[in-house]
Amino acid sequence: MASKALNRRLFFAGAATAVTAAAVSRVAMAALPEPVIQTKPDTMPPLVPKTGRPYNPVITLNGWTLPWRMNAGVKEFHLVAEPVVREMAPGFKANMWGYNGQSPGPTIEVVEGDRVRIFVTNKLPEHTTIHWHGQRLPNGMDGVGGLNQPQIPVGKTYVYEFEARRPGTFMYHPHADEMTQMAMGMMGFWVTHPKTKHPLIDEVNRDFCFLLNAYDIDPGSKTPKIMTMTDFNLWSWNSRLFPGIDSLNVRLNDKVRIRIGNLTMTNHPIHLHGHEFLVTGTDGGPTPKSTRWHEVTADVAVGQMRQIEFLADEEGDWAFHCHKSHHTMNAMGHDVPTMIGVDHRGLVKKLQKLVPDYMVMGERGMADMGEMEMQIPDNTLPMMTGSGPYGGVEMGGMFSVLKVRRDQKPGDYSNSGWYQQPPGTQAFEWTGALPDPARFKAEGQGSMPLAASPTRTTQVQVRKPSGPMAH
Ligand SMILES: [Cu+2]
Repeated sequence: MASKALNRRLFFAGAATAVTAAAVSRVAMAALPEPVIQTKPDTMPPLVPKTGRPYNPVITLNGWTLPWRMNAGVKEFHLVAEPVVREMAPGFKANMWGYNGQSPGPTIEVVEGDRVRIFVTNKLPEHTTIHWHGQRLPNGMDGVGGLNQPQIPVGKTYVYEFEARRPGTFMYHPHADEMTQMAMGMMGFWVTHPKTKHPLIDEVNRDFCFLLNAYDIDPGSKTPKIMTMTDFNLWSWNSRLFPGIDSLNVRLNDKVRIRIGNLTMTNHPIHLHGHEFLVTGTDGGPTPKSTRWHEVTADVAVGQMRQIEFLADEEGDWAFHCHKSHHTMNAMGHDVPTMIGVDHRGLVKKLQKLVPDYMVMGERGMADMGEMEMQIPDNTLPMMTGSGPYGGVEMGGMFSVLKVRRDQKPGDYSNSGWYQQPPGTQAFEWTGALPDPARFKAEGQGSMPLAASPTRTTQVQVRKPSGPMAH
């Protein structure tokens, strides 16, 4: 008897719970789409649309696309602004602010003409807004806190709604305490696909996108410094650093588009090896065909977006990187005196009396740094690292690889490993005799005669490297 009564009581308790849960979720679901959270920093497969007009979805490098809910013909998204922990590279995590579990936030993909409703829930410790960079929309939806709308207070949810009027490449970011919120990683990508065949927008086989961002995180620490204006030490793509940035894996003869947005405080000349590309679009829309010419480097200025397109018709592992050499370095590439050609012998001992732990860096260049067994603080990425099939790649930061493969299947975005060089197609060591250098005959008779070389004096200035990584 006792057990029967207990069972009945449990049954009623269960029923009551079920009813309550159903009522809550029905109300919640009718009003607000459940936020989707991403816990991994990996490149997620393209999100093929199940509702609405079809399109060829993009691949977000080390990112993902936010699923939506179709509600009476409106595409509904739910962004949650919140503190996140972003793995910037294996072994290095940073405390950031972002959206739905990651920095940057998820990519939003819609189709020209779509009505879009975005719920933005603020779980940050301060107010925020979202500005939809590059969009045509009603002024009150533009997201500049104080100017177009009140700030979204902590704990509140605001709704943005507009029609995606023109196709193209866009981004989103806060327009509230921008210096802090963007330095902390709040940003995301937005792609509006054309609804019909567009004369200036080609169909492509692969469509990649990522944001350029930069952080200042002291070696050994985890939180970006928000006051930094120019001297950032981590240059990232989608808050990832080489060797943590995934490669762009394509099939031989694929037509490839790469969309890039810059939310750092300096320009980035993005350079692709082995192919020539056209700049086919900006955040202002597709570029007229008459303005397109072939390049191998496209400068992406601050607050700009560029989309580049090319035919991937050369097999191999092709470097793809920012051409500013300091941007393909991780922390510690800064505040180090140049010591190339300086003979340190004897000097080091003297210096170590003044500066204990003084270490010689770069006597023959900095290449040794790639492999040097140097003690670095926990949660710090070496300055230049990453190994390839032939040794250290000696890169960091804004660097990745375009992998063009004959046997990559259509729709397969997986990494096929290192390229096997066909025999006879790789640089090799010359082992024959080296002839004496021939002197150029016209020496001293040209337009710039060489001055008689005076006795050269070399001034060596020694200074103690500053910061916590002083050697
Ligand atoms: Cu750069």
